[in-house]
Amino acid sequence: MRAQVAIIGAGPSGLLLGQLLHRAGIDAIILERKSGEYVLGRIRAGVLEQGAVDLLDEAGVGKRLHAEGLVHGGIELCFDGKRHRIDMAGLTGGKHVTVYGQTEVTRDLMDARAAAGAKTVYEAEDVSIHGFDTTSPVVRYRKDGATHEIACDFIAGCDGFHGVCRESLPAGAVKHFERVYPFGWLGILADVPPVSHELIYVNHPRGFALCSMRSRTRSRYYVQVPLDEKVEDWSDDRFWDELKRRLDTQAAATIVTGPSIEKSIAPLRSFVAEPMRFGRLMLAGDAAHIVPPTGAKGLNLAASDVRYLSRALIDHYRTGSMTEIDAYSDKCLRRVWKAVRFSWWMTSMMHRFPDTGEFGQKIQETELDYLVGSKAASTSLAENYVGLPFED
Ligand code: RFL
Ligand code: PHB
Repeated sequence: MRAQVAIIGAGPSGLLLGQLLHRAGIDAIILERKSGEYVLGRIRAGVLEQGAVDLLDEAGVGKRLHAEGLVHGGIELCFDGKRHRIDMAGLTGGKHVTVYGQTEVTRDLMDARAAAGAKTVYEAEDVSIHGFDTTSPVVRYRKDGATHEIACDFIAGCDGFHGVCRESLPAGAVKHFERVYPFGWLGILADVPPVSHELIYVNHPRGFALCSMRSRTRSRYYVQVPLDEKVEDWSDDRFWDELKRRLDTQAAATIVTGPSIEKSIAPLRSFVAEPMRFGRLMLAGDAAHIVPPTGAKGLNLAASDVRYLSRALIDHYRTGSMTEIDAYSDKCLRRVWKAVRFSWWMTSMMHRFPDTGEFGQKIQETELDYLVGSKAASTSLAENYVGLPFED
């Protein structure tokens, strides 16, 4: 088999790249380790920056997102038992974010790919990549007991944090930067109306909490838990009780509870691999970097990598030049590190760490108080939350 670009991974990065390349007439094949249903079953991100929405429009998959997505111009920060609104739109000259689940983004991209007749191999086993330091890379995989080979010009490593692409780089070719946080997020999804029409990020002595949503009838809530917690130990009742204890009195009194339709624990980590390109292998999305979800940046960063990568590949196939591909890693990393910093800062300010103590709690509350009282500080949060500009 031959393709111009072999994409490893059918998460949002791989599918979005595939769609943008397809529309530019570049032929790409996607290899995914799991089944399509499994990929759609993963409940993850919910908040899209305008840049990600624009890119989905460019990929021709924005219709349902515009019809069903919820446009938010602000968020609320809750600390010391009181809520304070950050007017993101007012502070950024009218910018906003769109609440639309990653599952829906993935579904829209899968549908568009199927309609275009572009090839995705699901349940591809033992994917391995070869010769990416030459001009003729090869990808091998197994499917239904047979071994297959794809000859290609480029490999896009869109295979997430636990993928094979980053792991295939020669030792010494890549440097890792990492921080692992001493807690996780226990999240539930429930078909109940959201407690508020905007997201509430809560700093509480018992730990962080987040009230988010997927629609006007479906809510997504999280509470900070120790890393050794087991999801089986959290009945729905225990979750709702803990969440209510961390909310302000009004939210705790009005929140609608109900049976969960998904419940899981996610660890929190900051991670960056540098560089993001090695020869003809380019990493994108979680394969190259992870951020803790507190800043709602993971999926958005994946989209911004794909924006730069799709433009670089399209430029290469139009002009034969490698200039944009050579610039890919540095361009991505400048934006990546800004989001890594923002996500680390939000995480540090909102969570209870083992050494936070009463002094640390007071400092966090004072930082939050300063933040909501200072236009300069609120603007800094707002411009990062809605998404920093792209370089081109
Ligand atoms: P993904 O989604 O992990 O997809 C990678 C795909 O590659 C496949 N794969 C392989 N395929 C073939 N061969 C192999 N050897 C393979 N190894 C892996 C995998 O099966 C998978 O299908 O990475 P991608 O596409 O880069 O997308 C990244 C996003 O999924 C991620 O950054 C976000 O979900 C992060 N995130 C959030 N991001 C936001 O922008 N806003 C948010 O509000 C937000 N909330 C969140 C989040 C992540 C969370 N968790 C669970 C970590 C909330 C949570 C709780
Ligand atoms: C979500 O809705 O899953 C979500 C929203 C905002 C975040 C993280 C997760 O910061």
